[in-house]
Amino acid sequence: MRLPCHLYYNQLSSLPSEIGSLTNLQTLDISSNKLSSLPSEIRLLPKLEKLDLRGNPVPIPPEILGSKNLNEKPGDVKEILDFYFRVQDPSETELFYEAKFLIIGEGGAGKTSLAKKIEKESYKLQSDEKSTQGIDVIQWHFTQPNGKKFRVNIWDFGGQEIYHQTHQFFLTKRSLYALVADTRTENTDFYSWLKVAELLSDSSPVLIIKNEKQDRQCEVNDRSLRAEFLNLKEILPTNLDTNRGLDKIKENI
Ligand SMILES: Nc1nc2c(ncn2[C@@H]2O[C@H](COP(=O)(O)OP(=O)(O)OP(=O)(O)O)[C@@H](O)[C@H]2O)c(=O)[nH]1
Ligand SMILES: [Mg+2]
Repeated sequence: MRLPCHLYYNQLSSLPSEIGSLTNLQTLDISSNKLSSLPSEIRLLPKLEKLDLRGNPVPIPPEILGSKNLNEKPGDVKEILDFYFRVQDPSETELFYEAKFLIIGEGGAGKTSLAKKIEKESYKLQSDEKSTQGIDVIQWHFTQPNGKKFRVNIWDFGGQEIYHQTHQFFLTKRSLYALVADTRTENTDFYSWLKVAELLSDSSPVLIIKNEKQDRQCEVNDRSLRAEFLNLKEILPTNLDTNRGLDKIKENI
């Protein structure tokens, strides 16, 4: 007998540990709730083959949770649970040499362009780059001086959407942040962005990336920002069109 459990579109903020007793459970659809954590007992369900956690503030990237379109299948159960419980255990995270790098800033500042340039320097900027919907996650791999591979999960936020509260759940602790500012429009309120990042990330390190489109420079009041935000590490200028400054950004990351 198939045993599905549909709890989608509720206000659940936690799952009881007793869930571990539902040994015949095959499908658990708990999408669009308020879960930010999972009990370890969820790993004891031997028959669970479908787990839908999309639309919850759980710290699992969308690429693992599954397509944003809830009509499509969610991600692989094993991958979801492995990711979640691996990240919960700092000793294991170290072993995997992974980091989370979040790119924030106003719409059109150049966040997606930066993510793609970091992934691949030869990426050609697209004048019709689509505005990011929600969050895109891409991976950047590099080899460390000790020969071990390192993986950076780059979280590229839609500038328009970051104001939505649900997305702010994704601003996690123990991560690296880049605040991208378009020097041409000068529409970035550095203070507010840094404040949000400081509060929600528990003072994770932040880089400011001044994207000098067409080499239009602008001065950032770095003395007062640095005095106020001790987690502000560097202010780095770049022109993503010509790759000026890109190496330095990667070095700092
Ligand atoms: N000329 C020039 N254009 C750039 C540069 N950086 C980004 N752009 C262009 O500016 C537009 C917006 O860049 P995106 O990278 O999509 O900006 P975004 O911050 O991801 O925007 P949202 O996803 O809407 O938040 C795109 O058409 C890019 O090609 C640059 O350094 N020079
Ligand atoms: Mg974008």
